[in-house]
Amino acid sequence: MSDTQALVAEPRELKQQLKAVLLVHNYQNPEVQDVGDYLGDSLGLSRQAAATEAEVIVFCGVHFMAQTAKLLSPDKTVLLPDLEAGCPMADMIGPAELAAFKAEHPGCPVVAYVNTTAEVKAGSDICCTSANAVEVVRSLPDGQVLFVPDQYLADWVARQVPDKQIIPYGGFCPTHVRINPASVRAAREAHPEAEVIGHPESPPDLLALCDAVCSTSGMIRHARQSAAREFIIATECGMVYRLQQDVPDKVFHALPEIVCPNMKRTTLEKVVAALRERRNVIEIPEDIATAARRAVQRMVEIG
Ligand code: CIZ
Ligand code: SF4
Repeated sequence: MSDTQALVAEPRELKQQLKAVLLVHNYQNPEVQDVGDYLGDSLGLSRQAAATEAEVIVFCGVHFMAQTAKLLSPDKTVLLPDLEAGCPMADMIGPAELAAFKAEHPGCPVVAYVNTTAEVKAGSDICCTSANAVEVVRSLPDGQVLFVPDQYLADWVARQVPDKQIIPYGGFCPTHVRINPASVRAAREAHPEAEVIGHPESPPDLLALCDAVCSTSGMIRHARQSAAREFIIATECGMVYRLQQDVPDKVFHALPEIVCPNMKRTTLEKVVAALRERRNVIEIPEDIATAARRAVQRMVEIG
């Protein structure tokens, strides 16, 4: 057996021994996607985490996602193969900054993008993901809404929900703001038949160049339903591999260098090590977990 074959076989055996399940985010390295039991976005994977019979969940993604899975599955052991796999956007707001933001706008409901720490979720009224942000904001009473931390997702939602006055926090995703509009134009010239699909974490000037703007789960649905045969994917490059696997009869083009270094920290070696040693267990202090779970559960109830 080659080293690679051994590395692919080992997680399967260890998973059975430990009654473990591998949840893999759409932005992960292809070789990690290939060994996943479930693939998806943070919300879909957290739902899988809550539904699974497995005792151990290996979450191949970044820290806030593993925390969200733990919130929805408090009795299961959740492992993150690399504890350094964080999200710079989630780290742009902590509990003190959230408290100050709320104090500036007393009485406003707070929507926390799922890309936040459990502490920030605990101080928020409801969570959202990019797949359900519009529905979540619509579900709130008309008037002012604080939205943390992603200013660009906030802006994209605000354009679709004009009866709410969204007050954004100033956070952003370093990967999605780096996408160069010139590279989108160049890709269009190279592939004139292709539709461009963007992600709402990108700034409005980039989204203005896109034919569709979707969450990663929305991209899969859009690619299946669209009459187009070819697509240019303006999000993290792992998504291109995901689309190629899920929609094999269509063609997907990546833009150069859209890589989230944190998503790419997970390797097969680290997955095997986490399983073998049951290491990198995600724990959330009970008082924080109780309050954070409330915000996540309110989102889940919206659908
Ligand atoms: O919610 C997720 O999984 C993220 C970070 C992106 C998306 O659009 O799916
Ligand atoms: Fe965070 Fe952006 Fe990476 Fe997603 S792609 S984990 S938002 S840094």
